[in-house]
Amino acid sequence: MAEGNGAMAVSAHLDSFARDNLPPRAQWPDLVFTLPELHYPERLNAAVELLDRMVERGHGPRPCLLGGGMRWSYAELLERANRIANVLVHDLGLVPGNRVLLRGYNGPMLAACWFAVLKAGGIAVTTMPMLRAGELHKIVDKARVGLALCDARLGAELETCATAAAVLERIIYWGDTGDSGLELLARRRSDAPVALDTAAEDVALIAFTSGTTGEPKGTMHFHRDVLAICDAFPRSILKAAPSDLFTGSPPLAFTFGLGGLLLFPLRIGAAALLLESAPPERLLDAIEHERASVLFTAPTAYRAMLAKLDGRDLSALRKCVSAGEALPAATWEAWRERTGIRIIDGIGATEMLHIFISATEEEMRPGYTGKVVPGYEARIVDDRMRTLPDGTAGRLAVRGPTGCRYLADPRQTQYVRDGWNLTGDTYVREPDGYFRYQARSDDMIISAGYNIAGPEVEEALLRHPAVLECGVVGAPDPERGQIVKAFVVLRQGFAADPELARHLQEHVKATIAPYKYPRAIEFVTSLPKTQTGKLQRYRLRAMAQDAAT
Ligand code: 3UK
Repeated sequence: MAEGNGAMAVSAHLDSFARDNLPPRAQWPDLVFTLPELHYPERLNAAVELLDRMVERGHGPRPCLLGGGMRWSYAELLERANRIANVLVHDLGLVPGNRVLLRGYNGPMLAACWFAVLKAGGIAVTTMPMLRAGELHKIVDKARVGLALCDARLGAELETCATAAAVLERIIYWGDTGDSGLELLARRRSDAPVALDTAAEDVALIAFTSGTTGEPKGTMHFHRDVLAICDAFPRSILKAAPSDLFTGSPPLAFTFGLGGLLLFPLRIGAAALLLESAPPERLLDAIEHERASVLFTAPTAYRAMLAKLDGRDLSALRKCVSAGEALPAATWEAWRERTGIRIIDGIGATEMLHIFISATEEEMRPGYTGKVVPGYEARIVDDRMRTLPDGTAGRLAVRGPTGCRYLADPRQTQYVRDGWNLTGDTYVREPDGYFRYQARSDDMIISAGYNIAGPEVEEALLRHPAVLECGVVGAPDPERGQIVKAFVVLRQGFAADPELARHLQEHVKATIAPYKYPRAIEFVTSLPKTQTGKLQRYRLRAMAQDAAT
């Protein structure tokens, strides 16, 4: 057992790798459990709470997961999860604490595998479908993964990874008709309940994040954390109902998607439509034809859908959540005008597992992320962790029932200081408790001594009818140190010429303080994005750098 992790003594994990690689307790964030609903027993298996308990309470016959041509009730999902858990234990020799890599498109089978791993006391390491062998290799190495469950259609990159990564010994495929396919193994095994008696602080999942740059970091989350996120944002802000059908775009490998599309609906007995891929048209189809009522997606997707709303019937849609990037007021307003729905913005992070600042529809204020979610605390601090006065931009520090614990990573002490999680974002807190996003702390542009937040300029540009998407960064400049440079994707029907560029500059000057206007504008056909849909400003900075030299 690792030094300083004394409370882990009751762990159900026989493989102590995750526990041994937690940061020392002194480097953990403070965990605060202020709300009674965020108190959990010491023994807790999140999958059992989300599945077995729901069936016990009578949800068995109710619709649970839809997608990939399947429609599973709660009872059916539980049965699948138990069978796969039995396969993991009896056919594949899973030892509690072993990491299991999951690779698949969003769909009921991926979800069943996720629950099976947790039920058996394994640790789920879900990976994005788009990852290639090299990226998978890093994850497999870091998390020491010996076993993978994989959608047969996504096997190639994982096979390549396994050839190079000796630790990955076994890959089992679903959607594979052969006699070693997961479905066949599962049918042969019993559906006897599997419910390993895990400790609330046993690691349940390792979610990898590379942010928008850099080496991947594994964030470790406990069984308790899985329930805590269900009982925080969804309960006090989202307030969905058991009759809701959730859908959206983020992969289940991204904790935004894991929570929004799987954990949150199941916690309340609702259903989820899991889409293998979710371009804007597919999301609109899901709302129009499958009557999805709660939508989780990113700001870019709201903008892309706005351009395709004509003739669409969105009457089923009740609630919209946006996260991953700042939601510009212009997008929020346009969405409300067209659909009548006030988007719920919310900032979350892989390190925090899910959303910790947000607001209900009624309380949402465009251009602001919201207020601290009940159960969490947030403050704005300077470089020495001193609280800054309201109205002053500084570093966002948060704490709550969940928090950052990197898997064996020296960056732990950058993210967590004095018990607070530093998300890397610059924010302003207003006296009435609303938080306004400024920029990633390392994305602030400093031009001729002025601090300029790229997203604010982006927001101004987005208010111009010609602009579909844009990214604003600092470009090197001999006189000003940096100048504001905008990369702009135009809407159909607008010509990328110097006249329009001048037009856009004037538009920004007329919208926000003139010194913030983009002195350089480059028209592009697309912007570099991460697999979670975030703008990669560091790549724009490199493009700006190249163009300047
Ligand atoms: C940025 C936002 C402004 C911010 C995530 C909801 O995005 C998620 O996790 P990541 O680890 O990135 C975290 C960073 O993304 N961000 C996220 N949401 C917002 N900035 N407004 C927002 N609403 O820089 C943050 O530090 O990829 C989001 C739930 C779970 C998540 N993992």
